Amino acid sequence: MSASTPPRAIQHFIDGRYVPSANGATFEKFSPVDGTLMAHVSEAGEADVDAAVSAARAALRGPWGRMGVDERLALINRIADEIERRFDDFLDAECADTGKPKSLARRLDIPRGSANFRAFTEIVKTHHGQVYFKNTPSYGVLNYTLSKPRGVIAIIAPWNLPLLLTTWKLAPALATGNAVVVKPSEETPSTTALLGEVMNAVDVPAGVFNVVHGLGPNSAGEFLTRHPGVNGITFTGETGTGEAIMRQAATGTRPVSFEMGGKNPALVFADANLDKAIPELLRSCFLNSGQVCLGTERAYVHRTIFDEVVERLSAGAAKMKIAPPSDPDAALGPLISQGHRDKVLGYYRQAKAAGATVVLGGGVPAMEGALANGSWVEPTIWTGLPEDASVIREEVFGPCVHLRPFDDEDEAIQLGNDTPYGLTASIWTQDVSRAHRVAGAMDVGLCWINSWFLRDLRTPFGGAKRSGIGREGGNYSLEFYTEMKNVCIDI
Ligand code: NAD
Ligand code: 6OD
Repeated sequence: MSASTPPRAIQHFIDGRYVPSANGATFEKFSPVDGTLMAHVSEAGEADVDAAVSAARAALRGPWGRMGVDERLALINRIADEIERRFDDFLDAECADTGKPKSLARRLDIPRGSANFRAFTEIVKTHHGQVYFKNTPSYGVLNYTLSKPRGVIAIIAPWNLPLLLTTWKLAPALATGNAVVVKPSEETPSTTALLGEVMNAVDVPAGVFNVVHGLGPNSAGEFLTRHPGVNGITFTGETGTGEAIMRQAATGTRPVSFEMGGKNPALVFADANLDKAIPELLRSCFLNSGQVCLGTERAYVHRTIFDEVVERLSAGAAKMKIAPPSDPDAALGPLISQGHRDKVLGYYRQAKAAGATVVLGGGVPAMEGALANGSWVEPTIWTGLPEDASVIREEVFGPCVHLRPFDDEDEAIQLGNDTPYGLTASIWTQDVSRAHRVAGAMDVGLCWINSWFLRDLRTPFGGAKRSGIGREGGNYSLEFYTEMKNVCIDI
């Protein structure tokens, strides 16, 4: 995107067609790379949301609702084929919206966009219900389970991994036969909008997949999650937003599945293989400019190796190139918006005021020309803060980490768990017994040992404490997206 490219119009996708808002409302989307106006995006009012939910309900009564599972799964595999065929369109759209390096989106975001559909066709294909037989004096009773689609699913998505996180929910929702209305983040409307073209190209029936754009409160997000025609709400985003959506979902007692914020610790023990741990820690602290819910914002390191880890991590971070998406050597893109940059820089100031030693970064990098208008920040490493400092208690969601030494395993576990969040932890040790012991003690939904963000889509994914409600992934997704019924026969 450059200052000379005119802004595009991005519209809702309702009942198989791109449409503007009934009242003509739009909002503006700016480039995080250079601050230019990229798009005028339609902003859904209640009438647009109602049209999308009605289209989804109608689709459930039409050919989609009657389609056999084999035909449905074949169609879903064609969605994956079409995303792969349009790989470069998705790549360009995702990088323009987020500013992330193309090298990152090429290996993570876009491949996962299609992989999610392929994975859930396999998972649905091999899924089976439960059967119980119980003897009675006459002969016996047979019980078995049947699962039906839940109905209309609202998907509320964030901006950090837009295609990956939307399709992570869209794929199982469709594979189990639901119809959906997606509300992408206002910061990243483009790849979700493109999915409409994909659905039409492979002949997904109109109304099965709908997109409404807009903001959260008193806008598309709230109108959708309050809508009585929605049967289930799946959300990824901030914990505070999840709490608001939970209140909205209470009317009509709709089930929710929530993947929310994190303040994830890394525990680095004295026997860790640092040649492996340091590159992985660099990834977990700085990938996607720290805008990954699973990322490390607190690292606790055994005192005997503390100085070495601080030095090697800072040396690695200092080498990361801050550059726009098309630079093949870019390691760090801008933050998603000026608003988010203000928030992150606010935390950088609070860390200093609380007495942090700023080992690296702490400010805004000098960017040339139009890039100076983008939302760039420096990768930042702190030491020396007390555990009650705001940057240790609260999720910053930027390229920053605080390191603190510990003396023994109990202290490391206590420090790691001392947070209201419970999404992930990563443990670095070569002692197998310690690895299992510490993994068992961490109050989190996902624990990585000598690794980070290593995914098998069949496994349960989600957060403990204030990081989430429920699990998705594999059969856990199928549980959320279906309604299970028990059938009992007296034989
Ligand atoms: P956000 O909560 O601000 O927004 C997420 C979505 O919710 C957006 O589409 C937004 O428009 C919508 N929304 C906001 N208020 C709403 C309301 N009242 N009703 C309905 N919808 C509403 O989150 P974000 O800033 O887009 O994403 C960053 C956050 O997401 C971080 O906290 C991060 O940890 C979290 N996240 C969690 C996971 C996970 O798997 N646990 C994954 C990615 C991001
Ligand atoms: O890999 C996934 O399935 C997933 N939900 C990742 C979430 C990343 C958070 O930023």
